[in-house]
Amino acid sequence: MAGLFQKVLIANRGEIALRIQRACRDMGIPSVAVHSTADAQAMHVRLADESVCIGPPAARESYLNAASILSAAIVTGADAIHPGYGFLAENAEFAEMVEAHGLTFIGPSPAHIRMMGDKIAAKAAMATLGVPLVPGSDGEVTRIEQARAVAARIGYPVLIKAAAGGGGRGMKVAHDAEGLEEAWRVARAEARAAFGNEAVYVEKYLDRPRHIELQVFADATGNVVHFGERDCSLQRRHQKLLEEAGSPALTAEARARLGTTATAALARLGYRNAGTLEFLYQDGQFAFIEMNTRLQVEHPVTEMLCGIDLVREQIRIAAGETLGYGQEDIAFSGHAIECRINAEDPENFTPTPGLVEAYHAPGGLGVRVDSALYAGYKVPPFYDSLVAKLIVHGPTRAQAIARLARSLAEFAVIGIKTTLPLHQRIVADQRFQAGDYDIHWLERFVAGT
Ligand code: MV4
Repeated sequence: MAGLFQKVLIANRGEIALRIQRACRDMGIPSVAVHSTADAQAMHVRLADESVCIGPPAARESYLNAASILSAAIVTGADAIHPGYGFLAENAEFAEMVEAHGLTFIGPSPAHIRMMGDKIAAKAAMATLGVPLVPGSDGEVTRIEQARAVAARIGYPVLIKAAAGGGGRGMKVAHDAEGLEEAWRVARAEARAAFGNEAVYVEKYLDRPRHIELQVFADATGNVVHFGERDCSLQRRHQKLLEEAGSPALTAEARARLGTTATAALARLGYRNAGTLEFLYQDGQFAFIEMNTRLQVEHPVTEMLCGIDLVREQIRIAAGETLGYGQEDIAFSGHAIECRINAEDPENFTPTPGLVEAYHAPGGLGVRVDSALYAGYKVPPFYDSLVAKLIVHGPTRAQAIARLARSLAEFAVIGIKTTLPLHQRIVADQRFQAGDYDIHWLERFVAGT
């Protein structure tokens, strides 16, 4: 593959580092793994062509240490950096720093990363481009009187959200005019403490939406395609547990409408590389809430649905290649579901780092496991508790669910507690099987109510 990169440094760990390493190897591109001292025995390091220790266990001093990672790229002769998800993936300053040193950041432009990091700017851009939004304030709300006026116009309940937020932090509901000032003050204080930015905006609170996101891809020539939606409504405390592609709630007509609107908008924005638009979907209506400028944890369900390697596409586009196909060339086949297996107690979700004494992954047609686990591996206590993703595909949703139940039963992670038993309960549930759930369903299911 001449014209691509000489070498790619993978600025991440665990299953996603391995995922990116595999794409590089499939493309004939050498890659460099980085690791903290706590990850010297990690699978992404053991399977690497080359690896560099970038610092001590604390992420701030290793996987978030931009100077250390950039130095590792330079000394190993890498000419591109893939950030994976989390860590530095949506850090516009890091992307700028990479480019300033003559390397390629495998992702969107720093300007687009920065724009989407500000939820107010992201919403303003999408509104201009004809993407529907949740009714709310026109931009930032700096005074309580302004919040009152917006709430009076759109009606209660309303949500106060932090411009720098996302993932549910700095978000407060006001059910009525009496509760507005308190919600406004708390949201601003939380936003200032968490993000150093107290800017907030107001939205109508939707009481039972589904969380639906659309995977988009754009090349430098302005060709934009989408790879369909994912339903990510099954979350607990803003942590996704299970994702599906496509959504059991969407008709083909709704899916087509969403795709056409979103791709047209991103083309006009001049966006490049992978992106995900997040929507709330309620009563047959989509409303844009946020955009993610990274590869997402749940990207494999989209890959299984479309038969496309999204990491390969990211690398090709970053190297200046065109997509080379249009929307009409993308075929959606069957149904895919992912379970996130965490090293957590399935009863109370406390992390369970420790020694994996034995390990057996499921297999068979339509079954994929993305994991960096192995027997004898010690899950370190310093990082995210995601240790495996089980992804299944089937010709129909019912067949995908059957494969999922069977695969969960085969999956053995011995020595540490994981969330496997919780997934077995979810998949056996009649409401899940019917596809009849919204963003609140899982919290109630876990609480046993
Ligand atoms: C909302 C909402 C209801 N109405 N916005 C939570 C995280 C952030 N990404 C957006 N979030 C929400 N925004 C309006 N106008 C409900 C949520 C929400 C949620 C969204 C997606 C998935 C799970 C969720 C759990 C609680 C609240």
